[in-house]
Amino acid sequence: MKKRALITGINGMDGSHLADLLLEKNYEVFGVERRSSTRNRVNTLHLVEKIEFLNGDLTDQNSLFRCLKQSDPDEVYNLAAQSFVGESWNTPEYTSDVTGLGALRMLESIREFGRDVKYYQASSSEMFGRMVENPARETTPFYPRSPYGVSKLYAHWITKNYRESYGMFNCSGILFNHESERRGLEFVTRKISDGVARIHLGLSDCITLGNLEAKRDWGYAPDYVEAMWMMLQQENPDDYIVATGSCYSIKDFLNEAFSVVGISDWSPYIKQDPRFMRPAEVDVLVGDNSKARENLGWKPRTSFKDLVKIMVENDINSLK
Ligand code: NAP
Ligand code: G4F
Repeated sequence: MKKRALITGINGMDGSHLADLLLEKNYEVFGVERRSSTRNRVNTLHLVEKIEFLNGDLTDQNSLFRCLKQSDPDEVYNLAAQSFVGESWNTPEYTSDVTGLGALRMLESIREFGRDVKYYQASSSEMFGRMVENPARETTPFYPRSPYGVSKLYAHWITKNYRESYGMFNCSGILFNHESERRGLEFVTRKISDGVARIHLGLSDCITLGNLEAKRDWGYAPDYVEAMWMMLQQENPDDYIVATGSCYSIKDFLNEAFSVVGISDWSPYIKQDPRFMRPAEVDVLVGDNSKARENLGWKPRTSFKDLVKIMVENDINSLK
């Protein structure tokens, strides 16, 4: 019998890559999307005939319960969130509702549903915020620096609490930044890859950014969704850091991205604007992936250089 998976956030970057992976593994895939006036299936157009889309919203528990009844899943991947850190200062209450309480609603729905369902929660390295240990490990204390990070921390702890309270098979993947050609345009990596492609094609003459000094541990999303799946295939539920272990600054990203189009001095093309600075910045994030390597047999396969190249070349081709 085919395994059945329910994915929230199906139209997002990770949701679409995870659906690709689970279809390769012969799963029946159900994707939860929220209602919008115009459908946002840029990342999932190729999946329309292959998966079943269900209507549901993380702010509406009954809708989640109905999605469970309609899909009867073996595995639930809760990837939906208000996922943009910068936006979380503009909409802190909404972010807490979707990103924090949304996880609680899904867990309560699973409990109410009453069948054995394995649950994956999309936790985030933003929970480490002002890192008190470098690189961060699963045992490192959290110090979130944004309403988004605080909301993710609530979701992380409620996932763990339901595992301990009710014996549910709940895993949290504490994923460090991961990117792909399907990344939203507001995130810094895609903003840069799109901007570089436009400059290369003569469609634009600059990219306007915020803090160029911040450092992130950037991996490739298709590698990371594999770790999500691996967590749910273990005998016992647990939490894992998923990271590359290396970090680079925004300036490093600019160097790599402009070098793809043969530009070595990018300074004339970059403007900075305080609008893109954050009230509280996370200066550096880097993770220790030893536990995932040892227990799951997972490792990142795509280098930083290749990741940047994939993104820039994809944007050049789409804009052409
Ligand atoms: P993403 O591209 O922003 O996708 C998020 C998805 O959530 C979108 O499809 C969005 O729907 C959906 N969504 C938002 N609010 C919703 C609601 N109220 N009800 C139902 N769906 C809703 O994010 P991603 O980069 O793929 O990340 C996936 C998950 O991992 C997120 O939870 C994110 O916070 C977390 N995470 C990401 C990273 C990373 O570096 N990418 C690292 C750690 C953790 P629309 O398409 O309708 O907007
Ligand atoms: O690309 P970002 O917006 O990603 P951020 O804030 O690290 O969050 C992403 O990764 C988290 C995991 O650590 C996820 F949980 C979260 O959902 C999301 O996927 O910003 C990265 C860095 C920041 O330091 C930001 O200040 O880039 C800096 N930055 C500089 N200029 C900019 C810009 N960020 C954005 N979005 N836009 C800019 O113009």
